[in-house]
Amino acid sequence: MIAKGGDVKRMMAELYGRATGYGKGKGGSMHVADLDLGMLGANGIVGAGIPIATGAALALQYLETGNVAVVFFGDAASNRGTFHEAVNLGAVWDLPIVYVCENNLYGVSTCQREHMKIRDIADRAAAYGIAGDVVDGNDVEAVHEAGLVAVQRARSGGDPPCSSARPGATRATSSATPAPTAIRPSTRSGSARTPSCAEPRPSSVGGWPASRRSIS
Ligand SMILES: Cc1ncc(C[n+]2csc(CCOP(=O)(O)OP(=O)(O)O)c2C)c(N)n1
Ligand SMILES: [Mg+2]
Repeated sequence: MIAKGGDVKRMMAELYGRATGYGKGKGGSMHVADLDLGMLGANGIVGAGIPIATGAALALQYLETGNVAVVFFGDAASNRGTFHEAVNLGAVWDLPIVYVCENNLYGVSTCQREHMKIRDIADRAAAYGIAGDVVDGNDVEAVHEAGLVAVQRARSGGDPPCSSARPGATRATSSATPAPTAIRPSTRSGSARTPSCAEPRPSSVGGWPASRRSIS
């Protein structure tokens, strides 16, 4: 939102419940939005923004604006039906949208390896016949380049909805929850030798492939 030119003073005012905030202090951190900037806002319901953005992309396509919708969500959100239904529609309707998963390897305090059997969320794109790219989320230039490619692809209308995902960030969702970090061995099973969240999930069913297609 800051990158789009959002007013940080209005954002802070919203966080503190002030009338000068983006939502007159009634929305709080979860619902900072600025329609003039094209920001539809965040959502307190995990995965709920994905179909909303898909609807926005349908409007953009209908109005022939040439604009592209971009929606950000977490790894755990990609387990929700809202993700699968929305991405499927985005794909079959060739909508101008980029689905971006910010994979921090956690859903609150649950390791990704415990809530799904694949490693790269972008692998889910194949189920809907769209491109799925992985980029290093800690490499700002790589993210920028991948974003440009994905937006261009979405705008061209050819193979539009691109699911871009990346394991990399190491913070769990909630600082209030006793979550292990990705660099510390998980203690959830009570064993100090339990692999950390950052380690690939061993699987006999083809999950966690050793390598996959990269944007670069
Ligand atoms: C439908 C729904 N279920 C549960 C929650 C509680 N909740 C808040 S954040 C979160 C985990 C989200 O994980 P992820 O999608 O990976 O996003 P992250 O916070 O890691 O960026 C959950 C389960 C919620 N807000 N909405
Ligand atoms: Mg997450």
